[in-house]
Amino acid sequence: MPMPAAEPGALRALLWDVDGTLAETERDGHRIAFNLAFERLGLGWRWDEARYVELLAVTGGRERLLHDMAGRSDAPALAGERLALAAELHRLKNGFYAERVRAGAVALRPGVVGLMAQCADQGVRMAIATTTSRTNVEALLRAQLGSRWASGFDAVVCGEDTARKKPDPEVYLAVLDRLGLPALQTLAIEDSPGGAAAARAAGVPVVVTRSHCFADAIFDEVLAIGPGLHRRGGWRPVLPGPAGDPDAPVDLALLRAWHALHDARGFFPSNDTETLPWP
Ligand code: XBP
Ligand code: MG
Repeated sequence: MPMPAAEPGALRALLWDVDGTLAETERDGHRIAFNLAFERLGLGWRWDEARYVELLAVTGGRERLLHDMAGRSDAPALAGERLALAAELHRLKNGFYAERVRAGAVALRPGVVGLMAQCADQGVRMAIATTTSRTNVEALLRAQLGSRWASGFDAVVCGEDTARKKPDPEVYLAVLDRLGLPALQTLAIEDSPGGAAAARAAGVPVVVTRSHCFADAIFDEVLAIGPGLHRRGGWRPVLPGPAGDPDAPVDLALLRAWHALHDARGFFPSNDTETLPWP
């Protein structure tokens, strides 16, 4: 029997970013693991939090290492040697990251599991769209959701699967292709300006759950932005109607309502959320 045609903008799939969105992986995992890798190779390099936040403008761990080395007088002079060192540091970093994740040092952010359960109950498909390595995604989701975690996702596109990392839209275009859905029937959840830009460039509407490292970042053209999925208090825009409990988590009904803003307006807001009702 043919499937009934979906409404043009109905929300059919939630596209999850990983780092910063599913968990505070940069704060609790990657940065610490990079420093352990430097130490393991006897390098005096350390990335403190402020430097790491700057470096997050470069997506991809290996790319981040190469960018940092380009500004260091004590990095290898030859490009080939730098590439080899970055590859070795990245391999070590991912090993330390996996150890931390397995030890439970990196937890899913509050509100994530509840929203995933609602997607499963209500037939909203899920996918992963990330620039991180597949081993990191697997380590995190196996530790947090169990060995059958992958059965909950119809597409998992990682750093190795694309030629260009976020903010390039390639990862989102690949996810849409695998899901067989138009961009406007999906919604991305992101935490970084680069991630949000990648989704937008693929035509995917975005909501932003602010993370530790991008707490003050400026975002453009996102449907909604707030402090985390664990509570609806602090999210913008506030939609018309009863305010509801600010301590209740962001649920699928609220995401659908934000998603519908695109249909209602026919365009993405560009830092103009003040034109919507504010509290
Ligand atoms: C995340 C990243 C990643 C991680 C580390 O961006 O930029 O590079 O820092 O991952 P996003 P790897 O959340 O937008 O996907 O070291 O495995 O590259
Ligand atoms: Mg992210």
